[in-house]
Amino acid sequence: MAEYQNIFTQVQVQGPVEMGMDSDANIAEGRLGKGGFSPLFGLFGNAQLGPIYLGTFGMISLATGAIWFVMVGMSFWAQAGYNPGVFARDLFYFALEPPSADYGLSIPPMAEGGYFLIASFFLLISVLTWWVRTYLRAEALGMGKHVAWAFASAIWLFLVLGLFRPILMGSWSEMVPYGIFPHLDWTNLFSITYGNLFYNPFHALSIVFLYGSALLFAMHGATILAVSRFGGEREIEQIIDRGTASERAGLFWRWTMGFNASMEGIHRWAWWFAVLTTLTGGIGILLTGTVVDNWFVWAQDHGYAPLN
Ligand code: 07D
Ligand code: 07D
Repeated sequence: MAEYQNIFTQVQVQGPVEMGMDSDANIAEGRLGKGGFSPLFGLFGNAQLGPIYLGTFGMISLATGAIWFVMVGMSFWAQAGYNPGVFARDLFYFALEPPSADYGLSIPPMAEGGYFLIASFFLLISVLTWWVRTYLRAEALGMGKHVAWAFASAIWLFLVLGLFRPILMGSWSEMVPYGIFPHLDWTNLFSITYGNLFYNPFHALSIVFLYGSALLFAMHGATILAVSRFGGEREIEQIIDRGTASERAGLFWRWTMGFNASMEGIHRWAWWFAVLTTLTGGIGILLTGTVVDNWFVWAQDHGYAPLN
């Protein structure tokens, strides 16, 4: 089976529905559904779908996330004058905007940003309870909490953008609007307002890690696929045998560029690059308008932007 491997071939596994371990952790409990198979999903990952664990935090997260989504959608629907054609045509242009600067950190009337703040509250609860879920599910499986801490780094940037920085600036008007193109307009305006974000060294660091993440992901994905013909996924043999897939994979990079990551180390590289993208990014945004008003002038002061 599956002797011939190239960029396009893959092995799809399907058997009886797999329920997972049921030992001391008793993790088979509390899951919904019987599970089934989808050959289509099998093309992209594991063919088995479900059962799924919902739990209290999962329920809260889905419910509050849905409330945020419907509140934004209802606002767009009203902006479309309840006309389905206009709604579909202008969907990417509608915006639910934060309050104006006049209100500072007070709660404005519903039509002037109060509705936006209530929707934001639900989004906040949704994201935070999903984080708790990643933590608790990992704990139930006896895993490390690496996923939760990586997600926490993304949430750090999210909180800087929508909570910490607006509070430091003394105004909810600093929050990001909900809308497809409007949130891009906000991003563009933010850069212009503070003198070009390219001169913010933390934005540069964030880009380094973002680009680095893509490069590492391509290298790692390609390397493992390239040794799947030698059983690159059979991890036990990789540790004890000579000439295994991962040894060849390591040699490939040592021959190509003189250095190779280890089977464990490559995942640390990947984790840190991804985590540092939003960690450094959040620092850069938090400093903007609070500590530094104009990044171009700041760069001139620090000797790396031209003086005229
Ligand atoms: C592929 C995992 C799946 C997630 C997806 C996103 C929603 C929003 C919209 C109710 C990689 C689901 C989207 C739930 C529903 C409404 C109105 C993740 C994957 C598919 N952005 N941004 C997008 C968010 C910020 C920027 C797309 C969120 C900052 C630029 C999508 C946040 C700044 C570009 C989106 C957020 C910024 C985008 C695709 C929160 C600076 C694009 C995202 C909560 C960082 C791209 C039209 C994607 C685009 C894009 C969502 C924040 C800049 C709508 C939820 C304020 C320059 N952003 N964004 O695939 O096509 O992510 O925009 O912080 O070019 Mg954004
Ligand atoms: C937003 C983390 C929060 C998301 C969470 C997810 C849901 C949906 C639903 C799954 C993305 C919640 C999810 C609610 C669930 C479903 C269905 C991560 C987020 C918790 N920039 N820029 C960055 C580049 C310029 C600007 C980072 C490049 C211009 C601003 C990144 C260029 C101007 C901000 C980056 C470029 C500008 C950024 C984002 C080039 C605009 C930010 C990293 C080549 C004209 C953000 C310090 C990330 C940041 C950011 C890249 C240009 C503005 C590295 C490559 C000069 C205002 N920019 N940028 O992972 O951190 O975001 O800046 O020109 O806030 Mg930039």
